[in-house]
This record gives sequence, structure tokens and C-alpha cells, in this order.
Amino acid sequence: MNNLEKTLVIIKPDAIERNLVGKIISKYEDKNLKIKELKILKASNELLEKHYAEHKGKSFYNELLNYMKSDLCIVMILEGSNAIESVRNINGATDPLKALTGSIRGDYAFSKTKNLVHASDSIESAKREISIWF
Ligand code: 3AN
Repeated sequence: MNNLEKTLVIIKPDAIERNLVGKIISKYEDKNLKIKELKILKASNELLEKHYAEHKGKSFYNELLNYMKSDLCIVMILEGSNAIESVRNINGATDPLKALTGSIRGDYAFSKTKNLVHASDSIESAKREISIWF
């Protein structure tokens, strides 16, 4: 397979609360991405501080961490051809107003913080994030 990559995906608490988990996972499976690992957990502050280290000090950082640790997250490693870009396209832009219809955020998100999913944005981030969560 061309450019076989692994990426880390987090299905965030708002997606679980809104019963969107099945729809979200189907979108990845429909694009031939395979689930290699999957778990559900309530993330600790320490884990989230590592994961979101690049956003420390930004205006939305505290709100983001408080939200992410407020309830369960599902975290997965997906593998497939060009998985990193493929999953980012399926997720859509961070801002739900800019996310294209057909993407997860374009179809279902209304908030920049509670935006349903996270996915690694590069090979380096994927390696780093996988080592943090698994
Ligand atoms: P993405 O998840 O699209 O890669 P990042 O990595 O830039 O976005 O931001 C990490 C998370 O921080 C986003 N998923 C979102 O929940 C939150 N976030 C980013 N920018 C903002 C913002 N301007 N206001 C509120 N929350 C934000």
C-alpha cells in the first residue's frame, strides 16, 4: 500500500455524549483506515498537558483541558494509505464554520473547542501522540 502511515485519533467527550461514535468510526473505515488500537478512558491532566503542550498559554488552553478531562474519550490508532492527511480531511477544519460539508466537523460540530475529534497533523506528531496515549 502507498505511504502506509499510522495516526492518532481522539473521539472527544462531546461525540460520545451525542451518540456520534458509530458514525465517526464508519467514516474512517469507509476510507479503508484500519483500527490498530482502541481504548476508552478519562484522560488525566498530566496526559493532556503533554498532548496539548504546543497550545500552553493560548487563550483557549484551560477551557480545552477542562473540557477534555470532563468525561470519557475514545482514543485510537488508525493505519492506512496516507492516514494522516486522509483522517484530517475526514475530520474537517478546526473551526466548524470553515469545515466542509461531508467532513465530521462540517456535518456535526458547532464549537471550536467541542469539535468532536482530534487527529495528528504530521508523522512526527503521530509518533509523539501515540507514545503519549499508548
Ligand atoms: P486540530 O484539532 O484541528 O488539529 P489544533 O491542534 O490547532 O486543532 O487545536 C487543538 C484543539 O484546540 C482543537 N481541536 C480545538 O478543540 C481547540 N482549539 C483550537 N483553536 C481554538 C480556538 N481558537 N478556540 C477554541 N478552541 C480551539
